[in-house]
Amino acid sequence: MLKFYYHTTPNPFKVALMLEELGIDYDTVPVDTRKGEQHAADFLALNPNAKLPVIDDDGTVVFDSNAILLYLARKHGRFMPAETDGQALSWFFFVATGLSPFSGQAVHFTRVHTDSAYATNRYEKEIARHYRLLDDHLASNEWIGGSDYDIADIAAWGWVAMAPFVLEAQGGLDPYPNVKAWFDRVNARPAAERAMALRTKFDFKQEMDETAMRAMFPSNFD
Ligand SMILES: N[C@@H](CCC(=O)N[C@@H](CS)C(=O)NCC(=O)O)C(=O)O
Repeated sequence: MLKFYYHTTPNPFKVALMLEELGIDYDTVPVDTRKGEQHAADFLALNPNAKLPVIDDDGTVVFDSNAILLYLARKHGRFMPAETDGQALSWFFFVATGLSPFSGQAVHFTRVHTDSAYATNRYEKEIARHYRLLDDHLASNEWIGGSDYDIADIAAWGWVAMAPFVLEAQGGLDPYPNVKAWFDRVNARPAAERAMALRTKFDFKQEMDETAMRAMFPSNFD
Protein backbone atom coordinates (compact mmCIF):
# COMPACT_ATOMS: atom_id res chain seq x y z
CA MET A 1 0.00 0.00 0.00
CA LEU A 2 1.18 3.55 -0.71
CA LYS A 3 2.92 5.18 2.25
CA PHE A 4 2.40 8.91 2.76
CA TYR A 5 5.02 10.59 4.98
CA TYR A 6 3.27 13.50 6.53
CA HIS A 7 3.40 16.47 8.88
CA THR A 8 0.48 18.78 9.48
CA THR A 9 1.89 21.56 7.26
CA PRO A 10 0.89 23.01 3.87
CA ASN A 11 3.01 21.01 1.41
CA PRO A 12 1.89 17.61 2.76
CA PHE A 13 -1.72 18.82 2.66
CA LYS A 14 -1.53 19.16 -1.12
CA VAL A 15 -0.73 15.46 -1.29
CA ALA A 16 -3.42 14.54 1.24
CA LEU A 17 -6.00 16.25 -1.00
CA MET A 18 -4.67 14.49 -4.12
CA LEU A 19 -4.77 11.07 -2.45
CA GLU A 20 -8.31 11.70 -1.26
CA GLU A 21 -9.38 12.91 -4.70
CA LEU A 22 -7.98 9.75 -6.28
CA GLY A 23 -9.65 7.58 -3.65
CA ILE A 24 -6.65 5.30 -3.28
CA ASP A 25 -5.74 3.48 -0.07
CA TYR A 26 -2.72 4.80 1.77
CA ASP A 27 -0.96 4.56 5.11
CA THR A 28 -0.10 7.89 6.72
CA VAL A 29 3.31 7.92 8.41
CA PRO A 30 3.77 10.91 10.74
CA VAL A 31 7.22 12.54 10.74
CA ASP A 32 7.63 15.14 13.50
CA THR A 33 9.83 17.86 12.02
CA ARG A 34 9.95 19.86 15.28
CA LYS A 35 11.56 16.81 16.91
CA GLY A 36 14.04 16.47 14.04
CA GLU A 37 12.68 13.17 12.68
CA GLN A 38 13.26 14.42 9.09
CA HIS A 39 17.02 14.02 9.70
CA ALA A 40 16.85 10.32 10.68
CA ALA A 41 18.87 8.07 8.35
CA ASP A 42 15.86 6.02 7.25
CA PHE A 43 13.95 9.17 6.30
CA LEU A 44 16.94 10.72 4.49
CA ALA A 45 17.15 7.55 2.41
CA LEU A 46 13.68 8.51 1.09
CA ASN A 47 14.25 12.25 0.86
CA PRO A 48 17.81 13.55 1.08
CA ASN A 49 16.28 17.05 1.22
CA ALA A 50 14.92 16.21 4.73
CA LYS A 51 11.44 17.62 4.15
CA LEU A 52 7.84 16.50 3.95
CA PRO A 53 5.93 15.23 2.03
CA VAL A 54 7.26 11.99 0.56
CA ILE A 55 5.38 9.02 -0.88
CA ASP A 56 6.53 5.44 -1.29
CA ASP A 57 4.24 3.94 -3.90
CA ASP A 58 5.08 0.24 -3.62
CA GLY A 59 8.79 0.98 -4.06
CA THR A 60 8.56 4.11 -6.20
CA VAL A 61 9.70 6.91 -3.90
CA VAL A 62 8.78 10.49 -4.79
CA PHE A 63 9.64 13.61 -2.77
CA ASP A 64 8.55 17.24 -3.22
CA SER A 65 4.82 17.94 -3.09
CA ASN A 66 4.59 19.14 -6.68
CA ALA A 67 6.57 16.21 -8.07
CA ILE A 68 4.19 13.93 -6.17
CA LEU A 69 1.14 15.66 -7.67
CA LEU A 70 2.59 15.31 -11.19
CA TYR A 71 3.55 11.68 -10.57
CA LEU A 72 0.11 10.71 -9.26
CA ALA A 73 -1.76 12.71 -11.93
CA ARG A 74 0.21 11.02 -14.70
CA LYS A 75 -0.01 7.57 -13.15
CA HIS A 76 -3.77 7.72 -12.64
CA GLY A 77 -4.58 9.88 -15.65
CA ARG A 78 -6.56 12.37 -13.56
CA PHE A 79 -6.24 16.07 -12.64
CA MET A 80 -3.41 16.54 -15.17
CA PRO A 81 -3.59 19.59 -17.47
CA ALA A 82 -3.83 18.67 -21.14
CA GLU A 83 -0.39 18.40 -22.78
CA THR A 84 -1.08 21.36 -25.04
CA ASP A 85 -2.60 23.54 -22.33
CA GLY A 86 0.31 25.90 -21.75
CA GLN A 87 -1.69 28.23 -19.52
CA ALA A 88 -2.74 25.46 -17.12
CA LEU A 89 0.89 24.32 -16.81
CA SER A 90 2.05 27.90 -16.30
CA TRP A 91 -0.38 28.41 -13.42
CA PHE A 92 0.58 25.08 -11.86
CA PHE A 93 4.21 26.21 -11.80
CA PHE A 94 3.21 29.67 -10.58
CA VAL A 95 1.77 27.91 -7.54
CA ALA A 96 4.59 25.34 -7.23
CA THR A 97 7.55 27.67 -7.57
CA GLY A 98 6.01 31.03 -6.61
CA LEU A 99 3.05 31.10 -4.27
CA SER A 100 4.18 28.07 -2.23
CA PRO A 101 7.82 28.92 -1.44
CA PHE A 102 7.06 32.64 -1.09
CA SER A 103 4.37 31.74 1.46
CA GLY A 104 6.96 29.71 3.38
CA GLN A 105 9.46 32.57 3.32
CA ALA A 106 6.76 35.08 4.30
CA VAL A 107 6.01 32.97 7.39
CA HIS A 108 9.71 32.73 8.18
CA PHE A 109 10.42 36.44 7.92
CA THR A 110 7.22 37.66 9.61
CA ARG A 111 7.08 35.06 12.42
CA VAL A 112 10.45 33.43 13.01
CA HIS A 113 13.11 35.96 12.05
CA THR A 114 11.78 39.53 12.13
CA ASP A 115 15.09 41.33 12.72
CA SER A 116 15.62 42.15 9.06
CA ALA A 117 13.22 44.90 8.01
CA TYR A 118 14.37 44.41 4.43
CA ALA A 119 13.53 40.66 4.39
CA THR A 120 10.23 41.10 6.24
CA ASN A 121 9.14 43.84 3.84
CA ARG A 122 10.28 41.88 0.79
CA TYR A 123 8.35 38.71 1.65
CA GLU A 124 5.23 40.52 2.89
CA LYS A 125 5.09 42.43 -0.39
CA GLU A 126 5.98 39.46 -2.57
CA ILE A 127 3.33 37.20 -1.07
CA ALA A 128 0.76 39.99 -1.45
CA ARG A 129 1.83 40.36 -5.10
CA HIS A 130 1.39 36.61 -5.71
CA TYR A 131 -2.09 36.64 -4.14
CA ARG A 132 -3.04 39.73 -6.19
CA LEU A 133 -2.02 37.96 -9.42
CA LEU A 134 -3.97 34.86 -8.44
CA ASP A 135 -7.01 36.90 -7.46
CA ASP A 136 -7.00 38.75 -10.79
CA HIS A 137 -6.62 35.44 -12.65
CA LEU A 138 -9.54 33.88 -10.77
CA ALA A 139 -11.79 36.83 -11.63
CA SER A 140 -12.30 35.22 -15.05
CA ASN A 141 -11.39 31.56 -14.41
CA GLU A 142 -13.36 29.10 -12.31
CA TRP A 143 -10.26 27.04 -11.56
CA ILE A 144 -6.58 27.97 -11.44
CA GLY A 145 -5.72 25.99 -14.56
CA GLY A 146 -8.74 27.45 -16.40
CA SER A 147 -12.01 25.59 -16.86
CA ASP A 148 -11.05 22.30 -15.14
CA TYR A 149 -10.16 21.48 -11.55
CA ASP A 150 -6.61 20.04 -11.65
CA ILE A 151 -3.25 19.77 -9.87
CA ALA A 152 -2.83 23.57 -9.85
CA ASP A 153 -5.89 23.82 -7.57
CA ILE A 154 -4.72 20.90 -5.45
CA ALA A 155 -1.26 22.48 -5.09
CA ALA A 156 -2.65 25.89 -4.13
CA TRP A 157 -5.17 24.56 -1.61
CA GLY A 158 -2.48 23.41 0.83
CA TRP A 159 -1.10 26.94 1.20
CA VAL A 160 -4.31 28.95 0.78
CA ALA A 161 -5.71 27.02 3.76
CA MET A 162 -2.95 28.77 5.75
CA ALA A 163 -3.81 32.26 4.46
CA PRO A 164 -5.34 33.49 7.74
CA PHE A 165 -1.89 32.90 9.28
CA VAL A 166 0.36 33.79 6.33
CA LEU A 167 -1.60 36.95 5.41
CA GLU A 168 -2.74 37.90 8.90
CA ALA A 169 -1.29 41.42 8.69
CA GLN A 170 -3.47 42.16 5.64
CA GLY A 171 -6.64 40.47 6.91
CA GLY A 172 -6.21 36.96 5.50
CA LEU A 173 -8.14 36.45 2.27
CA ASP A 174 -10.31 39.59 2.71
CA PRO A 175 -8.46 41.56 0.00
CA TYR A 176 -8.72 38.58 -2.38
CA PRO A 177 -12.45 37.78 -2.87
CA ASN A 178 -11.88 35.67 -5.98
CA VAL A 179 -9.34 33.49 -4.15
CA LYS A 180 -11.80 33.22 -1.26
CA ALA A 181 -14.62 32.11 -3.60
CA TRP A 182 -12.27 29.58 -5.27
CA PHE A 183 -11.17 28.29 -1.83
CA ASP A 184 -14.84 27.76 -0.87
CA ARG A 185 -15.37 25.81 -4.11
CA VAL A 186 -12.45 23.49 -3.32
CA ASN A 187 -13.55 23.08 0.29
CA ALA A 188 -17.01 22.01 -0.91
CA ARG A 189 -15.41 18.90 -2.42
CA PRO A 190 -15.76 15.82 -0.16
CA ALA A 191 -12.06 15.01 -0.69
CA ALA A 192 -11.09 18.35 0.88
CA GLU A 193 -13.10 17.57 3.98
CA ARG A 194 -11.46 14.14 4.26
CA ALA A 195 -7.98 15.61 3.76
CA MET A 196 -8.61 18.27 6.44
CA ALA A 197 -9.57 15.54 8.91
CA LEU A 198 -5.90 14.49 8.93
CA ARG A 199 -5.11 17.67 10.87
CA THR A 200 -6.16 16.15 14.16
CA LYS A 201 -5.10 12.54 13.56
CA PHE A 202 -1.62 12.80 15.14
CA ASP A 203 -0.16 14.70 18.11
CA PHE A 204 2.78 16.59 16.67
CA LYS A 205 5.10 18.66 18.82
CA GLN A 206 3.81 22.23 19.07
CA GLU A 207 6.64 24.07 20.83
CA MET A 208 8.97 26.05 18.61
CA ASP A 209 11.84 25.64 21.08
CA GLU A 210 15.57 25.41 20.37
CA THR A 211 15.35 21.73 19.40
CA ALA A 212 12.72 22.61 16.82
CA MET A 213 14.69 25.61 15.56
CA ARG A 214 17.83 23.48 15.17
CA ALA A 215 15.87 20.73 13.39
CA MET A 216 14.07 23.01 10.96
CA PHE A 217 16.70 25.70 10.35
CA PRO A 218 19.99 23.84 10.82
CA SER A 219 22.00 26.20 8.61
CA ASN A 220 21.44 28.98 11.17
CA PHE A 221 23.35 26.92 13.75
CA ASP A 222 26.41 26.01 11.64
N1 LIG B 1 9.51 22.04 -2.15
C1 LIG B 1 9.18 21.15 -1.08
C2 LIG B 1 9.16 21.91 0.25
C3 LIG B 1 8.89 20.96 1.39
C4 LIG B 1 8.86 21.67 2.74
O1 LIG B 1 9.41 22.76 2.92
N2 LIG B 1 8.21 20.98 3.69
C5 LIG B 1 8.11 21.49 5.04
C6 LIG B 1 6.70 21.24 5.56
S1 LIG B 1 5.51 22.19 4.65
C7 LIG B 1 9.09 20.74 5.93
O2 LIG B 1 9.25 19.55 5.81
N3 LIG B 1 9.72 21.45 6.87
C8 LIG B 1 10.62 20.86 7.82
C9 LIG B 1 12.03 21.31 7.63
O3 LIG B 1 12.29 22.15 6.75
O4 LIG B 1 12.88 20.85 8.39
C10 LIG B 1 7.78 20.52 -1.34
O5 LIG B 1 6.97 21.19 -1.99
O6 LIG B 1 7.56 19.39 -0.93
